[in-house]
Amino acid sequence: MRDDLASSVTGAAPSKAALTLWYETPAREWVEALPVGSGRLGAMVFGGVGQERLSLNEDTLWAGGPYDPSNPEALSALSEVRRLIFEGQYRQAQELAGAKMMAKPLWQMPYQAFGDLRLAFAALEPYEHYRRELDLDTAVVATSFTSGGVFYRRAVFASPINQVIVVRLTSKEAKRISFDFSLVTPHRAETEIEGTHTLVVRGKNGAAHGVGGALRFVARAHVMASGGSSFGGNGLISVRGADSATIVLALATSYRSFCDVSGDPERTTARQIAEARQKGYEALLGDHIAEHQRLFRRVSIDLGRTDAKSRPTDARVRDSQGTPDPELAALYFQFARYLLISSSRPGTQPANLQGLWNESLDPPWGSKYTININTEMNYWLAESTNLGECVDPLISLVRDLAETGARTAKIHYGARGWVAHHNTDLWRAAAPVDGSEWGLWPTGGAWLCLHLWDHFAFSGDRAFLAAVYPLLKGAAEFFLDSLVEEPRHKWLVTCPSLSPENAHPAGAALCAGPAMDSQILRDLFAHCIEAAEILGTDAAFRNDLARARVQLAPDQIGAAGQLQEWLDDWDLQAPEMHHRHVSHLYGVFPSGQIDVQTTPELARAARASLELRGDESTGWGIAWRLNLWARLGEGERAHQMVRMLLGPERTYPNLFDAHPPFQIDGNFGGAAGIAEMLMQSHGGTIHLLPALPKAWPTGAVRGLVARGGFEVDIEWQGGVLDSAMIASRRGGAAIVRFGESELELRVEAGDRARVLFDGSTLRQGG
Ligand code: FUC
Repeated sequence: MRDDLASSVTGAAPSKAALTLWYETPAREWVEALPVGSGRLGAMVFGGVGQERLSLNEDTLWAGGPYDPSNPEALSALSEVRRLIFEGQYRQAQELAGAKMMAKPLWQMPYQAFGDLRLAFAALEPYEHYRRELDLDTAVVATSFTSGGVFYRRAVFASPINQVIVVRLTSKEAKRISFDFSLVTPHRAETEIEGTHTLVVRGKNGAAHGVGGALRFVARAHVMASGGSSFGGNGLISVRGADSATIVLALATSYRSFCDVSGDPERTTARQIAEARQKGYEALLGDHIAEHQRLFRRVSIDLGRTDAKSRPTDARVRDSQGTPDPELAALYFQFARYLLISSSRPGTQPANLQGLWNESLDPPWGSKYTININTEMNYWLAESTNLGECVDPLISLVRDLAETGARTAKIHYGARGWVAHHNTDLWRAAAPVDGSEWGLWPTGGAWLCLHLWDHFAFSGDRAFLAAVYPLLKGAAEFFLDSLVEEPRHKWLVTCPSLSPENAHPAGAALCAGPAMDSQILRDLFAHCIEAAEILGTDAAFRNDLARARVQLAPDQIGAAGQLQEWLDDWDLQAPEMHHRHVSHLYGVFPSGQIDVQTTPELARAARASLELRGDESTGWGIAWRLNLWARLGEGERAHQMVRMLLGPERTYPNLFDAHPPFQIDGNFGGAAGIAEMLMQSHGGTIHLLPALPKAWPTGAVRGLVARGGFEVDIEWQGGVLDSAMIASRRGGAAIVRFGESELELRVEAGDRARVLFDGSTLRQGG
């Protein structure tokens, strides 16, 4: 059923130019290079002519090994820290918590570069007619040029089917392919040449923060040349006078899970190379493209056209602040979908702070999973842009955290269930890290649970809900045991906690009951109750949750009309008024607790908070604001955020988001925000074009997904809805809305309904 829905949605192949990033010169820096990824294997392709570099990644190559950072001393300080907080001695509480309650070691393990595949070519300079490009529709990076009158082309892709990176070298004339290639790695490793066609690097990962390296890794590169000769020596394989050549590259580590490093990368890579050789280049490419397009082509988008796309992508980013270029926003949207497909597939690690792509051993913030916004933002686009299966690795991460976080819950809080704080890593460390003013925030795991619920809400898959219910329940149990009554109103609050990473005017970040925590817990408890009802289980537990839920601290409106970030009305005295985090607006987005229709007063207060915070921020900070403005129905403000995000300050030449430095959350959050401008489905309605800006007067989007399992196509003209097609995967009722007009629909499973707008009302079409 899904397949025929998808094919009707996609129709004809999309225009290649609209889906291509392209450049007239090789990349000089890593943020100019173009990414490919199989979900697990990544490469940044520089497109050099005489010297080509592929910067490589494998998503389990992190520092360290299995470790448990729980701190047995933590629990003994808990009640004293709480007492200090409730007495207003925040600084003392923060110090004591910093000394006693934090993880050991205090920092987690970084994600690390694998190394480079380097190719060296003689006699290709000078060259002309240079072009390198990333075709989002085929997921192939190609570099082409002419040298000595001969046309050369190189293609690179990372196959999700065969789990190898493939480099194909061709020219228009026979016998022109001559080069040396090598693998270099910054880790402890040895290189061996096997025969005349294969290069093998074997190594070990390193230690970090006192946790020893426990992983072995293998890289195996094999060249298949047609014509010419190959030979190996001195760590190089050389090819001379071939008509064409294909390098297949396999990378693997011994990682099997956060507590098991007994994998056999030697065998895995040998098998992958043998299978790839047997398949041959054309079939490798064909299978790769088919699998990529199965996901990628589910959604198409047209926000209007100009001839800006005739210019190289870096020039468009440079000019984006002054020149209208709606197709750049569309390209950015599809690039984010491409990045998620390439960095997060069933069985791989979730997309980390840099997705999959990292050239450093010591990347910014460890290139880990920062779960006080960044990891969640990575997945905001997944369900609505029809990439539900890409959430799978995040669900597995939550499953792991429910195990490691159960120890942390018990050891640090004496509580049942499981907890995770503001960061985690490959080893699923769950205890608070970095410093109490950032790390002592117990709601990271609870926030991740929203993604489990949403996966059910979008798919309607009850078997999935039954499978993840124990994870939701464990997350909620932790809070039933660890919430405390604050003395003034007797509200139930988290304590100690903080409003991610913002300090309040009492000289600390540590506090009780920040607004975000109560909002997250309102969602978690509601979802847990609803899941238990659907599954017909846990009646007593449901009652416990319902009782606790009404006692959670409510959202409050402060003296400036703003939504209060903390229990106290501190917002206007906080040292960083324009802080990048807008945690207390979680209730507006990604949650739907606060909404213009259903809670207009709180929505006005949220708006006031957003104005106070200001629009200027880091990449992801702008992307969050974009989603918030979209939810508040402000198309012009949302579009302003899109424009700011696409400018050279926040977007590198290769379209990677600039925090700065590179952080992928802005790419994903930006695409999610564009989707929210065109369609929203929280609160039980399918809202068409809720935040359409004047800059996109005419356009179409196909294949977006709404909660309830609907696929939605929308066409609009002159800023007004023209028609929509609502297809149902599972059958069900929906209320469709455009402007003030609403229409109730029932669509059978596998069927679709056309919705038309006649200028004032919505009606069902034939
Ligand atoms: C949070 C943010 C920073 C950065 C880091 C990875 O700590 O506050 O801006 O994005 O995560």
